Amino acid sequence: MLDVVEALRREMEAERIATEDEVETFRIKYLGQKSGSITNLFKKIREVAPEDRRAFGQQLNALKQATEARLDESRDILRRAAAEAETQTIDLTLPGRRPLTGSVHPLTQTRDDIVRIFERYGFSVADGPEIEDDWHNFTALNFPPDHPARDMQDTLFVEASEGGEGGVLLRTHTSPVQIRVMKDQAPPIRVLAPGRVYRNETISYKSYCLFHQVEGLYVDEGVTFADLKYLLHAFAKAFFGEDVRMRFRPSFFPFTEPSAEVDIWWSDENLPGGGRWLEILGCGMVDPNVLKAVDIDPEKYTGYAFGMGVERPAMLRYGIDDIRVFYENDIRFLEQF
Ligand code: 2NM
Repeated sequence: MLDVVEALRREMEAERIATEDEVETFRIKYLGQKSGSITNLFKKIREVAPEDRRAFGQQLNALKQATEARLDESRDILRRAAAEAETQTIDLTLPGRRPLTGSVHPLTQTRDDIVRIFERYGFSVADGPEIEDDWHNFTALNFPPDHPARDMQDTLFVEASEGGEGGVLLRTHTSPVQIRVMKDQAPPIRVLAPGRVYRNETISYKSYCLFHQVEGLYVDEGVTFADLKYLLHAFAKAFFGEDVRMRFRPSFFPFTEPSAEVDIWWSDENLPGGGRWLEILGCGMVDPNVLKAVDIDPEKYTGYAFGMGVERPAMLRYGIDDIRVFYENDIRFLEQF
């Protein structure tokens, strides 16, 4: 019987244990409750001759302990190997991952830059509703009842109206903000109205159904067109550079008289004349009819006003050739700013 124990020990010592499953197979094979080889030998102690029992029992106990030690050792080795594998997947020399941070939309950056320049000249920011009524958007601004801008063709209506006046609409410019300010406050008034405006445009690379404007208004005693020219030249120098070339062209708006459009010279050696004139804003002296509509006495006060889009200067500044990308919120576009 001692030979049997000795043979079993050699077999046990020769086992290869390389996985968790093999640990368990090993345990069941030798120490399993029902028919582990060592367990079975313990059951046979009574068949051993009484004089040999003691030696047999000692041998068997020693084998059982050696087997348990083998089990513990195997589990230990596997545990350490697993822990090592885990730490090795962490490469401490890798650079850290940059957290994803948002950025300021290019239209917002451009709008803020425009606003900051005018703030240096004493303008403060006003805002108002994007859903307006016909009176604030058109009538108070001296648009005649049959003006084409009031047409469904050009304006997005929330509620249409019978024959031209009285509808509810998406504002087509930010001028109604200035109308509200002039109704609420007495001169001197010096405000900027930056914001979204809406037009019923055919959508293409150069026009969209919504865009952004910054408009400005200054009303006081003795305000002149010369004041307006000085301010806008100062703006153009600050925004486009000290050596900017600009020109005023006579124009027409219902709400200003006289009115002008302002162009800047855009140098580009790829163009035939080395560049071209680009319209950047409209302006003029506030029409006396507009002042009357908001109960400001046009005999006492004069004012100038101007308005510019934000998209065009943003496209020039960042070299963007399609206005629609501003509104698609494609992360590959946005993360460049
Ligand atoms: C422009 C051009 C010229 C303008 C006029 C007014 C108001 F409310 F005072 F009458 N706000 N903005 C104005 C004048 C806007 O945009 C091209």
